[in-house]
Amino acid sequence: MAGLLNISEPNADSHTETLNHQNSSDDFLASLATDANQPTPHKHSREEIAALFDLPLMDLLLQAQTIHRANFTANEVQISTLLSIKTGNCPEDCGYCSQSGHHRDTTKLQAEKRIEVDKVIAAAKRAKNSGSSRFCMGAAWKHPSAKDMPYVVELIKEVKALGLETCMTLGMLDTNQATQLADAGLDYYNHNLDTSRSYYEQVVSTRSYDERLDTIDNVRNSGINVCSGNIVGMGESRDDRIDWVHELLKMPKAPESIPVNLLVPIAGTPIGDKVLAEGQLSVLEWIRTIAVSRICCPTSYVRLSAGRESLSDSEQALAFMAGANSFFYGDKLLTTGNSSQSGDDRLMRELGLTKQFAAPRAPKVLPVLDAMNGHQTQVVLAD
Ligand code: SAM
Ligand code: DTB
Ligand code: SF4
Repeated sequence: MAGLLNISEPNADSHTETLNHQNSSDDFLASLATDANQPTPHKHSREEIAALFDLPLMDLLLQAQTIHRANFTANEVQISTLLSIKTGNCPEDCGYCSQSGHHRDTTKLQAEKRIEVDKVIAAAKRAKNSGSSRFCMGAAWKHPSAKDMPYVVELIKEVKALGLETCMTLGMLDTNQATQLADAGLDYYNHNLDTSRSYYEQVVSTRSYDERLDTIDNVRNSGINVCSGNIVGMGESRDDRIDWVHELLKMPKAPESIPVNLLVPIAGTPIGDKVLAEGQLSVLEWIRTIAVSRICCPTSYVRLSAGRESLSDSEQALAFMAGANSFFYGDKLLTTGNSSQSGDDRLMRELGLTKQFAAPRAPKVLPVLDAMNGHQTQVVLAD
């Protein structure tokens, strides 16, 4: 019986049941049936989140994958491409970030001015042709200035006109700016909490945790989908990872998209240097964080974000097993490398994953001479 989900018998205590009878797959599957029928997913308590983190890994993966299948099409992944539209010299002091002006003497990152609109559009076209469904544009700003707003509004409109979903991450937004981006048609705004409230002060001093929550509220209230995630492996404890998941559940609605970044330790940044000297966190803890995010936020997209380049095929496969269903495509993230597109295509084939809502590829067109009338004509090649 264990392979079948009965979605007709709601059980009000479903999640308590799940935690108390971790080894009973029948109870667990029955509890999922309840979730599928509930209009709002169960909000896990901090204790329940901690208990999920403590599960034997295979039990955690089974729960996460089963919940994933109850809410999404199995083996389908959403793919986004990133572009940095303004790089470096950021006034914020995020301790992990290559782009902070506070670390520029040690990271030696080459700062760049805003990229021209036509160059951004050319990159978006390439992303669409490669099969990405969403184009994410990031800027190293504290917040967009008044003179930046017409530029970002134009980018949103032009990228949307290509038939791509749009995402931006530009720092803090006030209500007026969020409304302007929403009116331009922005689909997603990325603004991460990055970690727990208590570990946050070890990471950033120039932007408060509450300011981050305010921006996320402004985005949500404007009608734009919220993309908000974390970084795993900055020296935080498991308690911090539990608290971060709990923060997501304290929001009026869990973010529609949750990027779970694995720290890319960048030499010359305070956190990168510390991790490079002391050693990195086990990848399995990042996989646990993905699985717990999937279970606690069953209808959100959970995204494999930074850090994939350093992972083996098997580690990435485990991350998909843990319920991740989205990732960044393309050879570059913002300033660091990403897994190669050809490598990702091969991995997707080997794992049997397909792209969700893949933007239709531009047809390949060959100019040919019509032998009957001597006129130039075109042949559209099938993929
Ligand atoms: N400047 C904007 C902001 O911080 O809101 C957007 C860009 S910022 C680079 C987006 C996110 O990328 C950060 O919040 C952080 O979670 C992630 N990130 C940045 N550097 C990273 C690194 N070295 N390793 C992992 N994730 C990183
Ligand atoms: C997110 O959470 N991760 C992406 C996206 N949102 C903008 C950025 C990852 C950046 C990794 C470091 C870099 O390339 O500079
Ligand atoms: Fe600036 Fe964003 Fe980097 Fe922080 S993470 S330094 S806000 S670019």
